[in-house]
Amino acid sequence: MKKNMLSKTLVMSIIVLFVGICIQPTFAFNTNISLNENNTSDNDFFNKLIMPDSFHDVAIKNITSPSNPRNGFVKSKTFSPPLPELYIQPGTENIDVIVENNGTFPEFNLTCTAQIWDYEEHNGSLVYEDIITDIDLEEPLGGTELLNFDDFTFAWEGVYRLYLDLPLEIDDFPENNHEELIIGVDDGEPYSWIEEMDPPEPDGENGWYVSDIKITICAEDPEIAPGIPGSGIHGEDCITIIIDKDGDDVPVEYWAVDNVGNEETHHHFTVDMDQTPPTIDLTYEIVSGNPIQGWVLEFTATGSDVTSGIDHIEFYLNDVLQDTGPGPTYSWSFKYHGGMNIEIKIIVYDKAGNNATKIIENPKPTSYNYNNQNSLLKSQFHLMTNIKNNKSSQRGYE
Ligand SMILES: [Ca+2]
Ligand SMILES: [Ca+2]
Ligand SMILES: [Ca+2]
Ligand SMILES: [Ca+2]
Repeated sequence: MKKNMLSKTLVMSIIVLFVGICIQPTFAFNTNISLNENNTSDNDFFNKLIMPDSFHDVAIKNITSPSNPRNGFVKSKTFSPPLPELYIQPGTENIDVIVENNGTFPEFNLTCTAQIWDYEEHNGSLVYEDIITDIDLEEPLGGTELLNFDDFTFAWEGVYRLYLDLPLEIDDFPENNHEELIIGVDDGEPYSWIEEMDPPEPDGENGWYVSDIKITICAEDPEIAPGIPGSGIHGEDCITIIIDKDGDDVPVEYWAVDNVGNEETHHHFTVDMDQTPPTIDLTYEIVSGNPIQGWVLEFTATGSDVTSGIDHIEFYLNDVLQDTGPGPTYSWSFKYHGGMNIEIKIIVYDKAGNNATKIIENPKPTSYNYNNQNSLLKSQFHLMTNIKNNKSSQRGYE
């Protein structure tokens, strides 16, 4: 209906512009309009077009309520019952309509009828009718009037047809004197689910994730009647979220909302995520020994981890595992005779499986207070001195 009205308005504009210049019987300005001489109604129409200065035309301009800013009108009337052009939740709605005088005369004492038909039953049944009389559209060429019909309570989910009629016997364009709006009343909650989780299972130890989790959540809205879709998911049908924050029991909550505002019960779950390696605090000292039997070096590693906590600590000598102990603090000692290159490696693991490594090449125990820690000779000398003085609180540096 609207389309027809539009094309006619357009057609009239063209005629007004070009009348007197090139009116020909074969003037093909619109394939919908035939200038067949045997068709009297089309000839009438043509006559009206070339005399646009005086014609009668009132119209249903717009249905302003019910409306829903979340879902626009989608014209699709090829199905029976027609697919809804507008979705709302159950409830009471204003029935508001703007009527318009497109013609060149004032029009008085018009009557407009609003009806609502329920499609639940076969062929529908009339569930509402309200009539407004004495409508004056005094202003020609675009004057409008807002009609407030009685409210109607859409109590049940289903498909309804709002039909409006503004008859005018002398109307030159009666096609636009009625309008209909197919309304879907959606009372059903949508539902959502986790379509994909990557990684699908915790990829760390002890149920911890050690990398970002990509979660794809999809949602669907059930039909409101057989073959009639619901109002649909508000926004995307599927979304992807990334969880990349460390935490124990990181809460994840998701839910779907449809285009009329029905909201499903929220889904909750938690994930344990730890992507951060622990830190190592390392000290070493000479605990006993002498130059002949060698020195006993004791390494003490303390791991710290804010999320999953320390699991265990490993000590390596020249890449060979020597000892494993629980966290957060564990000590390992060995006898050092000097004169050989050694590498001490400490690996601290958190409970998620992240680890941190510290390597000490040729440990050079020295006094904590000693100023020149870069000097191997002086450090060793100092070490000997301290041992001789029977001090046992030597501390190394990393
Ligand atoms: Ca009309
Ligand atoms: Ca729904
Ligand atoms: Ca947990
Ligand atoms: Ca950690």
